[in-house]
Amino acid sequence: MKILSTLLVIVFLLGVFACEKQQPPKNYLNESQQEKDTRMQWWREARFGMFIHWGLYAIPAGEYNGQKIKGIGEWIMDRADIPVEEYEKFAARFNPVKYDADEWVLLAKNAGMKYIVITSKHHDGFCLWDSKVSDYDIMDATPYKKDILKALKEACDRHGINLSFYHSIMDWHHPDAQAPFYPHYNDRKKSNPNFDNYVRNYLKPQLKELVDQYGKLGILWFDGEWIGDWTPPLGKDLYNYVRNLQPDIIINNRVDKGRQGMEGLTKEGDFAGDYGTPEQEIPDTGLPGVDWESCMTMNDTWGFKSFDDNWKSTKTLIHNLVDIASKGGNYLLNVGPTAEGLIPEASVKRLKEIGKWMMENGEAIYSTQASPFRQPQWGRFTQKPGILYAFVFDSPKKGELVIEQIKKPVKKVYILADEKKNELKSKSGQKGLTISLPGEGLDEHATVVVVEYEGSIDGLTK
Ligand code: FHN
Repeated sequence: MKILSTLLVIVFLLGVFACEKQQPPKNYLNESQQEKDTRMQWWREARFGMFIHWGLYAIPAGEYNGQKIKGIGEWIMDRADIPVEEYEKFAARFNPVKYDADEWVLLAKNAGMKYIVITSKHHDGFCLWDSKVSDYDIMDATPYKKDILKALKEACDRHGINLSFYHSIMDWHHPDAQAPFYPHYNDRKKSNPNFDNYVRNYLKPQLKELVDQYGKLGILWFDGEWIGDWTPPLGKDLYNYVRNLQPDIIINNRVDKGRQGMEGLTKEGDFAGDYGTPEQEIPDTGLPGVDWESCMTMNDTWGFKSFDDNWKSTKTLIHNLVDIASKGGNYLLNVGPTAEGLIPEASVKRLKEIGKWMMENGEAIYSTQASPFRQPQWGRFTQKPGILYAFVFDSPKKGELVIEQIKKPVKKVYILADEKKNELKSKSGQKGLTISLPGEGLDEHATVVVVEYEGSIDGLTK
């Protein structure tokens, strides 16, 4: 009798399992705003992430056959017109013995970054993980033979950082994606008659490997969607495909065809993607109700170039972060590691300086909302309920800072970096809130003045 009842339970459970497995894929494009808000919350609060462009292109590092290429280093295969069989030879030289995933993750964490987006596969088609559908990967084609992404995911889990993958739809290596039908690697008009095979039997299986094998991911950051073979239906299908694999994952707007060039925001119409992706630029104003992330380099290249020393100053990088947060966006700041696996010293130096500033001022960036006011000449604003953060880029003459929109008395004014929160003298009136700043101890990059108030911010402006 006992055996029979056990068998019945097993048959029942198998039936349940079989039904679940046959569930039709869910259409996440109809997701409610509330479901999206819940899914996006960590990302909206994070405000700041690290972009990592790393791959075979770090070996030539911007130079091929004695010629220094113009433009971005990860495009050397295209810019130097390197034949696939020539470019593949870089794989045998890719041996990043100095790669230390914990070092990279702690550098990001200590800079105040909350997530990392790394290129699992860039346009050149080379895979930084052990793919079962390709030998053009770190495990089969290089002397290194270790799973870069696995090490990074484990380090991210150890240090509480959200790992995400950048994945290029455009693939200059796979014969059904590009060659031999494209005269040039980046041809937007040509079409490959076997492209459907690339999508079904390569692109999707690789994404399944990435989403299934590395635990909970933050974002699937698509790119290379501009090619003629990629269509809105394919984009919407891929969005749902990835969401069905990991329902809470966030997917950028480059999965579909709605991105408007480098401005990056999604044009009007029915396009998939959870947020806009301005590239190397920051929108002029905040965009209420729109999620967006500006991705930017520290010098002029995403992938490592040995001779690109046009580094932005730490002040510029911090001002970019503040400007973006004041408009309600995220800042995805790039590093391009060397072929040995080292993040360039100039990047490390800036990230450490940013981290020092974030230690004292991160409260005014994380989990804030966009400025309630037009940006002042002297800086920017962010806000939380009952708190206005004023970022002072340029110290005012005579040390008097005026927030012209605030006419009514406030509760308390102090400098965020002042552990004692010593109250600053302030006076409100029709001219605005005049705050007397101390003559010294202001931050060389940006001083954050905290204005605490009762009621609503609008109530202070009349
Ligand atoms: O072509 C890529 C480029 O190499 C880089 O990855 C940037 C970063 O977002 N995206 C594309 C250019 O828009």
